[in-house]
Amino acid sequence: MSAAAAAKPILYSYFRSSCSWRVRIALALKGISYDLVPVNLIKDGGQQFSAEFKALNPMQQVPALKIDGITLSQSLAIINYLEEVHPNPRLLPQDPKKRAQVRMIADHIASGIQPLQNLSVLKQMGEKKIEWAQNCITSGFQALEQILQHTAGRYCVGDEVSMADLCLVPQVANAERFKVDMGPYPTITRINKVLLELEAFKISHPSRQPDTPAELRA
Ligand SMILES: N[C@@H](CCC(=O)N[C@@H](CS)C(=O)NCC(=O)O)C(=O)O
Repeated sequence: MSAAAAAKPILYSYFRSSCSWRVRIALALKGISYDLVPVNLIKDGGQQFSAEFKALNPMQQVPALKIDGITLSQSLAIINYLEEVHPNPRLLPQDPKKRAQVRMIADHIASGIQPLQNLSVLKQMGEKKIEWAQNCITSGFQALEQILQHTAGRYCVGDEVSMADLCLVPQVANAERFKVDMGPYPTITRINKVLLELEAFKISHPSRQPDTPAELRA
């Protein structure tokens, strides 16, 4: 094994970042130990804008993962790499139709909801930022609730935890932070609750990170 492959992965993460949380869940589920380097998205105008971090991820967003001699950004690309290199437990079902549904739901959240309510967008919304975030999440969740009524078992797609679930739980946390009324989304709420009972989701939770401020610590 080369030195790069033997080194512990390093995750650049922010406790509250939903995209970082997706990756933390994947690492926890797959039992991959890693070092965490906090990147505070607020402090000093945002540490993601430092020259040092920009060299790691020119997009100036978390997460980024140094692993096996390469540096990856984009949470779903990272999770897909982990899936290929550490296939157990699998996060994509074997059945092609279920696999497609998992990807559909992951993309629905990762492309259709989260980017619209990301920090950089909200900064431009000024006083309207809460209302904007609520609207983006609400329209995304209205559609997702309908989709899940066809795909869900215990989790988003059937009864196996999948990449879709890794996207769902952090997005629900964002919804709660922006005080979205979750009443109209019973399926999303039920699945989120069941997932939050799993150890991998608990230890990766924003309230239990090295950079979680004392007042938000569980
Ligand atoms: N598509 C990217 C999105 C990454 C992203 O939006 N990260 C947010 C935190 S969840 C961020 O770093 N925002 C910093 C900013 O907007 O300045 C992914 O899935 O990793």
